[in-house]
Amino acid sequence: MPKSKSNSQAKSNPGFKHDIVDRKYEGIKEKDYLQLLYLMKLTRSAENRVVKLYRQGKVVGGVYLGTGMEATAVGSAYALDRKKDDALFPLIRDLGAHFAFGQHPKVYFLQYLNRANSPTKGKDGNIHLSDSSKNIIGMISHLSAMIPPAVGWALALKMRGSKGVTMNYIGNGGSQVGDFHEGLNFASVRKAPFVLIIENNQYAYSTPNTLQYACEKLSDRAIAYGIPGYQIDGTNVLEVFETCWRAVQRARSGEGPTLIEAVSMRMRGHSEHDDHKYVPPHLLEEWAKKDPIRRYEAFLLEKGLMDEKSMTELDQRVEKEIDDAVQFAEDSPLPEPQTAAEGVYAD
Ligand SMILES: Cc1ncc(C[n+]2csc(CCOP(=O)(O)OP(=O)(O)O)c2C)c(N)n1
Repeated sequence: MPKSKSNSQAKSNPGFKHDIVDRKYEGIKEKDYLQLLYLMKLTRSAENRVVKLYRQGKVVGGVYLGTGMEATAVGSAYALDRKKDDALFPLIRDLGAHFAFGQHPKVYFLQYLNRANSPTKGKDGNIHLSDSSKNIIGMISHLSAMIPPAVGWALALKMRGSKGVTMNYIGNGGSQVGDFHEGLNFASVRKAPFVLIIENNQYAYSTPNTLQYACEKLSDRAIAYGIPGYQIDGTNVLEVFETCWRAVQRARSGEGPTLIEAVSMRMRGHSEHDDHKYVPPHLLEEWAKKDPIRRYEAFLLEKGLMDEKSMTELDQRVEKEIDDAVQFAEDSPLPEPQTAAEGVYAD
């Protein structure tokens, strides 16, 4: 039987209306153009594969995806530099940020398959994925509770004389919780090197934005903190990268935090157990036209940086990397039962 193809192998469409302006994007070098596509494809392909493993009964617990949001996750974290002491505090939809910050796909599969050699040693599934050896700090489930510690990390960097920057993410729903205000206010007062990305994907589980907040733009809240705030197209990886790159440079030079609201759509259910029926189909159809990967592919084809052949080769490379990563994880051991209580609490 032929191997089934993942979405990342969908035939690229040069006629796809991409609406990405071909101009000089600050911070972007020639090599970055292709790397951004590779990272978005790697993300989607990895997530599609986890769905298959879930349906095969190999994944315990929920599967959370960032389909439609890859440009936000990849473009933002790609603006960071771990060699400069930067740190990443991602959420469940930010697999692309893990990859853009240098995490290997095999770690993602080790985590979802609860293997003993995953960073959480098989004690936590899904994307509560932490890897402090890489300055990736796993999420706290209570939404927005992660913002104050992420700001604390940023402040610690500053107090130690480091030039490192901390990037953290929050959803449109999570932005309505009190810690959002406390964290961002503290970061602003102390000029912490902190960048907060609001991933506005229209829904918080089944609750639409009309029932979440009454202001026009969430980025306008930055005015109240005396910091810059930008609302950007979260499906345009170049716009996301450039805005985040500027925010990171600003933070690195001691000028303090930035709030960035990246607007996109969560194209799947909250988790794979959620059939998404509360989203009107026309909305999904409209957002499908802004698919971040297809848009960017069409842009690169038009710009002449890729052709159909190199696109196919890239898809094959991504699929091979995902195949190898899954194989590695499936060949890895499950934790021994007697280790269940080890490492659960700090020593
Ligand atoms: C303080 C808090 N309240 C409720 C929940 C349960 N919960 C988990 S995810 C979620 C929806 C989050 O929506 P949003 O912040 O917009 O992020 P998205 O899932 O859309 O990326 C809710 C309500 C939680 N984790 N924390």
